[in-house]
Amino acid sequence: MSTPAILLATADGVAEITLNRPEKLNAFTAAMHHELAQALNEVAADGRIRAVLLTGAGRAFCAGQDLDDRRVAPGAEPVDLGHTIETHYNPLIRRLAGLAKPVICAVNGTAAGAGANIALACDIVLAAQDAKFIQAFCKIGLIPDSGGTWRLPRLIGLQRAMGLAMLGEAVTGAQAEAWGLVWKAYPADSLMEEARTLARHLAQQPTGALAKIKWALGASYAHTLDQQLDLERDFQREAGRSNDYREGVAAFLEKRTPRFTGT
Ligand code: T3D
Repeated sequence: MSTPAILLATADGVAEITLNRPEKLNAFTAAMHHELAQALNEVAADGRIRAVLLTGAGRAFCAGQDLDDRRVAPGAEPVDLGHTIETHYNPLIRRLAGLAKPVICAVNGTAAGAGANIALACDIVLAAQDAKFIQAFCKIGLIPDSGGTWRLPRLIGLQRAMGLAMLGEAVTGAQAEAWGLVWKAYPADSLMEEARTLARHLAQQPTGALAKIKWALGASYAHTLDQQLDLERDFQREAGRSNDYREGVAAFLEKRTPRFTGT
């Protein structure tokens, strides 16, 4: 039996998903995309899972597309990359954005090409201080995908985005934190402990409200202030009907810690 390219482990309301092709720096094949999609479907369907932690096995987070699958024999037609983006990468980025649970990424090492932008598509990104984010696309004649051209200028401004995308230079986890590309960077040996602690914390929080927060902040980029105020009104109306809101207010008034159920 072949080694799974994706590992899924659940405990304490957290699903830990590990990209597991360490000998290839966890580069994506079509089979790996299928396994990841299946894992995310399981996570989405399981109400007991209230936070997701994505990381990579070995010394890298992910080196993007497996380029061994992109060899073109002389005279042969190249692979239609628009098709593979439409089939694999875009659905993955949409899945992460749409998931009604917080997704943490622990960038344990190099995140290159689509691997960098998949990491940045997660809701809270932690990184090892010596991890490397590399928009490697320009080095092989491609453009940043997996949402990179959309997310980078929003996170770090146009000039830094342009520099990273056109030069393909590495940014360390420590630099990424200073630039606001990631939430926090930790020494490599404490990254996973910090990430798991954060994931367990989020799994105890009002899951429905966290989902609305990620959707509202995501929607803000395309909205006017008026549109966003309307969205906040609608989301707050729904949040106000949740058991977690009822519990949060009761716990505050009773001066105790809330016991959120994610309902
Ligand atoms: O194609 C489509 O569907 C469109 C979508 C595209 C999305 C993309 O992600 S395009 C960008 C693809 N990724 C890259 O261009 C990155 C390629 N890799 C690198 O530049 C370097 O490997 C790294 C900077 C990531 C790491 O460098 P380093 O020196 O730490 O490690 P290494 O020695 O280069 O790599 C270790 C092994 O992993 C090596 O194999 P070997 O020699 O030990 O057998 C290397 O070939 C392999 N590897 C690394 N990245 C990939 C890979 N093998 C296949 N595909 C890779 N992307």
